[in-house]
Amino acid sequence: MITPEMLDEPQKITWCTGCGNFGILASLKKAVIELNKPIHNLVLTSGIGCSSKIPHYIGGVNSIHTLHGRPIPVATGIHLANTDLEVFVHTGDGDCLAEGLGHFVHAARRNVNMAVFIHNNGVNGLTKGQFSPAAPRGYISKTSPPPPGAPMDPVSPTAQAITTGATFVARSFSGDQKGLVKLMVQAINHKGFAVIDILQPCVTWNRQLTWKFYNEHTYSLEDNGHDVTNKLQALEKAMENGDKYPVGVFYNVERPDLASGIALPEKGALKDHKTDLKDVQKIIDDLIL
Ligand SMILES: Cc1ncc(C[n+]2csc(CCOP(=O)(O)OP(=O)(O)O)c2C)c(N)n1
Ligand code: SF4
Ligand SMILES: [Mg+2]
Repeated sequence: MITPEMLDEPQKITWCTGCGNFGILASLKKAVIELNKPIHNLVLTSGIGCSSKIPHYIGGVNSIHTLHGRPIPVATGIHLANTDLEVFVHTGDGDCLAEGLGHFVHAARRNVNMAVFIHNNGVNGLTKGQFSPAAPRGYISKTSPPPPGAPMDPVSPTAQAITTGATFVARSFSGDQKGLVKLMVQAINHKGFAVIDILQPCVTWNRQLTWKFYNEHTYSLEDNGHDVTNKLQALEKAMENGDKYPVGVFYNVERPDLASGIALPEKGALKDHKTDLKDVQKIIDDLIL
């Protein structure tokens, strides 16, 4: 059993007071406890950004703070090396939808068994508030001054995930911890590529997509009779561009994942392969020379 104390981490948290990342961290800790899996089998990767500092703030779980845009390929490698592990990724909207977008799309296409949690605050928070690929058209920032503000439509992580092959796609809000914990547990337990687009206020740089805004501009898919197995309906909801953002599960289906389908047909995960250490030494020697 995992206890809250096991997840404590003495690192000083450097997020701004009031940042939406706090709600995501608290939800992640609750989800990890609720998952009730051996803690040594949990692996977290992150990219670069305020959001991607999360591995430093949760104890007990194996974690790697990787490179900008690269937490998904690192997670894919870990998963294929040892399919017993539960792998999940924390990434920012800049990290995942700008430099990391190619990895995101292809991991969805391959239905790699992992959960991806996107901290979507509409900005590159760590680098001081430039508009991110998820910022709505017209969003005003230092790099998108008026007129016209951000001059193009955003990348929709939910629509991208659904069209490219993800098998669990949801949206949540960092202010709704109860809802987020439930979705995180579902996403990690899902066998295949699972994505949660988490609406996350950045109190320092984003004065438009605020706590108040999201509290007033979200509605529940569950309460509106949405069919999570209908791809076209899911896509329609993901692309909805009205006054309110739908939250909850958009899409949830089963399809063979990468490890069971294509990459490891007979030999199982890499950890089960017999490796001659002399061959490994030769590779190291070649790299050193
Ligand atoms: C290869 C590389 N390119 C660019 C950067 C600069 N950089 C650091 S964080 C960041 C964007 C972070 O935005 P996001 O992923 O949305 O995270 P947030 O800070 O908003 O949580 C960028 C462009 C970098 N560190 N490395
Ligand atoms: S800059 Fe924004 S995203 Fe980064 S810690 Fe501060 S409030 Fe959070
Ligand atoms: Mg961001």
